[in-house]
Amino acid sequence: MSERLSQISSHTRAAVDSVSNPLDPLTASEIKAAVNIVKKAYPDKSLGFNVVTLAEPKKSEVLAWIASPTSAPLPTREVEAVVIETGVSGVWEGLVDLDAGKITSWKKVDDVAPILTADDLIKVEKVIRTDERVIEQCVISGVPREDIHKVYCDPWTIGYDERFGTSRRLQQALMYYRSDEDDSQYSHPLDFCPIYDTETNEVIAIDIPTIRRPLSKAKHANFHSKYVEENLGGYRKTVKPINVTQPEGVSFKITGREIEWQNFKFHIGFNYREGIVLSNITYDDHGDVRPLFYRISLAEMVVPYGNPDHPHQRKHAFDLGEYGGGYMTNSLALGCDCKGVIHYFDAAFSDRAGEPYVIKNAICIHEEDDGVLYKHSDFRDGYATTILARGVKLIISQIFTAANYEYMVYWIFHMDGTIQLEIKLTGILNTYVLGEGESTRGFGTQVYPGVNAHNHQHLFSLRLNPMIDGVNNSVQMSDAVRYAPPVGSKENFYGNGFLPKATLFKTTGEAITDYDGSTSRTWDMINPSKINAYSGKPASYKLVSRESAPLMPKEGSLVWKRASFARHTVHVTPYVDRQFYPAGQYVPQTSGEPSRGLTEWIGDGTANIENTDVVLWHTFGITHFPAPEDFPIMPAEPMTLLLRPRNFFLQNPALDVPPSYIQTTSGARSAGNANVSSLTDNISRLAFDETKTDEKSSCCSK
Ligand code: ABN
Ligand code: CU
Repeated sequence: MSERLSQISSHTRAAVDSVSNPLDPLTASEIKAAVNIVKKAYPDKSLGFNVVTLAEPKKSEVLAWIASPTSAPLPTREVEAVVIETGVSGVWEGLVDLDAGKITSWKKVDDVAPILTADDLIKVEKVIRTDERVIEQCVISGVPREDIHKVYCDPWTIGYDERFGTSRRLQQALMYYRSDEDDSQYSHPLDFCPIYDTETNEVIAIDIPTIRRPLSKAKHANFHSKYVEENLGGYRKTVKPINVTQPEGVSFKITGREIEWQNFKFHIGFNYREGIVLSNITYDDHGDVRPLFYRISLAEMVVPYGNPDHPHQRKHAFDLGEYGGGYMTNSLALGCDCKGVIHYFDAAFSDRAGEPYVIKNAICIHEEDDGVLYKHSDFRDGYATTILARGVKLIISQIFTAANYEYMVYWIFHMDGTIQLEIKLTGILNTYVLGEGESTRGFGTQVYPGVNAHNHQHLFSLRLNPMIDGVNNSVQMSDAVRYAPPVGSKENFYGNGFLPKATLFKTTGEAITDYDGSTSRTWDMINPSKINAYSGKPASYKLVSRESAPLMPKEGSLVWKRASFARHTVHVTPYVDRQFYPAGQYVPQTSGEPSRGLTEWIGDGTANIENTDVVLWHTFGITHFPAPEDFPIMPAEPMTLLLRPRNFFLQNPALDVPPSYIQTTSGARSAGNANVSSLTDNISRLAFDETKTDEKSSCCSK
């Protein structure tokens, strides 16, 4: 077991929570039990446990159990295991029935490379530091032989390199130098790239550029106290504390892994790959419990880099499919990652030896002030007639570290029925050395002397299995269009007419569509049988997503082939159990020939997706042209999308949220337009009112 893993597990290998829902992630003891069953069945094999995770039960079984948890059978507790046999390429794929205590399926899958785990990544640095050929390259780059312990690497999967194929599990070591162990290595990249065999633990090749770029002589850039002290005169002294007070606690209720909050109810799952998974999201519409989504999750992502020179074409990380958004998740710190009154869930995984370990505080659940929910004032009485309700939002979050980058994932529930996904990017840019006087040729930016941060994209795949008022749904695209009759015509004399145009998708082929900002394009997940009595339109949740960068690598490129989900903004497929990963089940070292996942499921594009159980796959993200402000550590950059109820309710569903300020016209008149409010909070105060200090206020920060 790696050092990191043993540190995590030594103080947390505790008693595990009991399972109360078929979608609950595996507990540490269930992982142990599954591993023991496999080990007992194959005592003579040397096995490494790459993945031991919940094999999610069939949707029909889960829905039957939800409908009548006391009488319907609890779906079988099944474990999916991906197992590496020492010295054998490919993987063993197993299913273990925990209830029966036996293996129900065990098959060899060849020509695939399993995910890279922390155990795989952590060992590379030690080996490259002792490899004579690597040391020689370090010395050529300008690192003195006695400084080899100051050489570091970020091991990435090789991506795909036609020279090596898929039979060996390979990593490319992106090389760096730290002058001091507390320094950030990213200001001192090295120009060569060793290739490492994960199973034989050896360097099998080194990619050496034809033009050498020696180690930069610039001082190390950093972001720690010492650097701030020495270079910026210390930390700014102008930040006053802001405390969050929730004197009556939280307004959510948690039972097992189910949460109830402001009419929403759902299950919070977590797995090695997608991280947070939200299932069975319902909304209690005044006693009518209405289903919204069966399951929503981040299913994949790709980060293609835009420098065409070898070997940078290999830099296109699938951080979920190649490393796992759950495996890389951080243990969150109270008051730092999230502030306020927090509830955490831990996450249990298996290490390569089959030993369970627990990441404490992997998921953070908390509420935040959500600003103004709605407001209106009447100008007739000088705005004395006013109503204003403030909102609260519920946030389910995780943060994972993908070597240099941090991805902060926030699933946000709003009081108006909106579900928002916000992802913030922070951490450190991936960097390469820029030779003295060398031009980036536009493929990157010099963000610090001698540091070239290559252009890249962050493209995510969101998997949405809607269940809007029932399982049978359709998807339609909505565009704002100008009314066709010309200016001066009888129907559109002034030419101002415009209206929404809905395009209903009947087949998977029709649903392959792209974002179009010029038509304010959105997509609706609708229940065609549930028509809103006022609008006459079907009940829907609308996908509003404006950060929708098109895949920059060209059609036919390696990334285009491997990341077929990223070719378009929206794909829709008929629901199939356990069809989760749009770039394929095994992503490392795929050539994209043929493309795995989504393109296989879409096939010839003729499958029906109308009024049936559907999955909408949405690609969103940004194109990142780095700038010096992103260095040496990036201020968090947000990107967001919304799932909004449209024609779902008969009126604003938040009308019953108590307003923070309310004054009716008759009330204002009888109070002589005095500033009257029933509900204004007494914690807020005037910033420069000397008569009220922190001590005197009712703020409970002490
Ligand atoms: N961004 C690529 C990556 C992620 C995790 C670990 C190593 C490399
Ligand atoms: Cu970026």
